[in-house]
Amino acid sequence: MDLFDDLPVEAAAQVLAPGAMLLRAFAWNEAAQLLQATEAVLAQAPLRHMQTPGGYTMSVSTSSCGALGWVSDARGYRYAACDPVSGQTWPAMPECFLALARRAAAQAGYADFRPEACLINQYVPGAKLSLHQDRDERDLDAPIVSVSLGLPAIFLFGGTERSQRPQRYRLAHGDVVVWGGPARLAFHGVAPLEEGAHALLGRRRINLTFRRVRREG
Ligand code: MD6
Ligand code: FE
Repeated sequence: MDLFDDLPVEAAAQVLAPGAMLLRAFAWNEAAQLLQATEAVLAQAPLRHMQTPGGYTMSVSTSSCGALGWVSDARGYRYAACDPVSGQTWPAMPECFLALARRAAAQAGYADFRPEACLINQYVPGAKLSLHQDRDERDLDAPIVSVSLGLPAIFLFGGTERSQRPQRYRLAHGDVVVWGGPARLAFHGVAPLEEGAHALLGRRRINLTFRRVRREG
């Protein structure tokens, strides 16, 4: 008997909404390599707690790699070619990041994804991300690809109206969520991280989010 005979097919790829898919354990095999590459990026562009335009300090700590990085401060949210802390361009996107993001997007039905930015978020127990839409990108045709590493988190995924109550999904190490098309402007967030210890990451969750910012063509 095959060990996996009793696992439903849906366990591997779950449709969250039209255009949105949860690919469980999709990055499992590359996870250690992704973490090593993440540490190399963070050595150049350390994690920092950004300020929201409203004057709050984010509980999540953030960095970026790729041609553009996501920044938030009193002036608003935006993408910038330079890290405001160092004044230098962001570290290049590691090849293993790009390969995984492209493979996940293709698996979810988005061919030829060319991400320009990878946002790196670190959560420690208690850290959260309030419900929001990703709308700082000019290209809304490209999907968002989100990779979870380390401690599990409850991902909130709603509709394109804030009033729609979000569904809750537990995201574990190696899980990947892709949302685009009719789900591109879906509200999403992360519930306060529960206490725990992960074999590779300890008391942390790392999330990699890949975005295309500028329109192509
Ligand atoms: C996550 N991050 O950290 C998902 N979106 O699991 C986001 O959804 C996000 O951190 C827009 C801007 C910054 C973010
Ligand atoms: Fe987001």
